[in-house]
Amino acid sequence: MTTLREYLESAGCEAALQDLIMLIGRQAAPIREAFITHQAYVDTENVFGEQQAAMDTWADAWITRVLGESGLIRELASEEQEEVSVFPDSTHEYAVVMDPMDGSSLIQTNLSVGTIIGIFGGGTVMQSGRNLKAALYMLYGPMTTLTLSVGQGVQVFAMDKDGEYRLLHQDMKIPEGKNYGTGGTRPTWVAPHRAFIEAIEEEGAKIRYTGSFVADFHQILTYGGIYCYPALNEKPKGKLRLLYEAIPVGFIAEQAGGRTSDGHQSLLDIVPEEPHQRTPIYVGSPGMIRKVEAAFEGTG
Ligand code: AHM
Ligand code: MG
Repeated sequence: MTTLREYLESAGCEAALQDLIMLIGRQAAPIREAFITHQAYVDTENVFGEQQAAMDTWADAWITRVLGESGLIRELASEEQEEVSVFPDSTHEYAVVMDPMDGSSLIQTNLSVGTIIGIFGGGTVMQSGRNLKAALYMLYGPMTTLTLSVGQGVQVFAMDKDGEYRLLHQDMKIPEGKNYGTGGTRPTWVAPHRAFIEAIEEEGAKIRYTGSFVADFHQILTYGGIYCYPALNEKPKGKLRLLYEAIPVGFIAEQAGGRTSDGHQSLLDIVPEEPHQRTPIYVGSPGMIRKVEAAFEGTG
């Protein structure tokens, strides 16, 4: 069975990028261990003023330290850190964006959560998704899986009992599908989002939403449909972040033959103005995104 390293070699990835992806993948084991030792919420809030699980800060500090010490990355921007970290001694120009623990409010309920990573070249994180060299997410579910794109389609690897990632699904393609999940609440949705949801519900779309973006997206990747976190009346940029969530997952979605949108354009075409900026997010099958953009046409 093809291992992650064998895949990266066969894909022709440069050695340092291979090392960086392997290093990130290896952090799933200590993270899984830490779920057991970091269960209680602490009295801290992250830079967005949201309640933060201890596991968020731990995973953030852990990955930042490991990647910082690797000498492989020049910059790192994390959902959990106000400032972009710079590593002047690095011998490589990779720049990493990450959500170290996405869906963290679900840890206490033992539903799946994940780590989202985007890797740019060129030494800076302030780039559009079109420039990504690689994107991946590790999903901590019944299995630990690593869903990866290095710009050559999407491969899913599963960790075996020895900690080795082995190819589980090759060249994933998002089916059209009927599943949907959406953040926000009906009274807070902007009108075009509401119209879109009501239209697909009429057509028999089936709701699937846990509140963990990576887990919910992985279901869409597998069965088709759409994940949405829309603009809300009081929050026109929605909730999720462009760099840490939209861009890496959006890259994977588009590499799997799906599409992404903020209602008007691909998430990968948005040029970030500041690391923590938010964006409405739609990721899913092409037919679903067509309907989203039709609903938003002529607005905003
Ligand atoms: P987090 O990165 O702090 O966990 O927040 C992001 C999460 C997503 O994983 C999820 O899709 C969304 O927030 C759920 O938000 P809501 O509870 O508003 O539906
Ligand atoms: Mg998140």
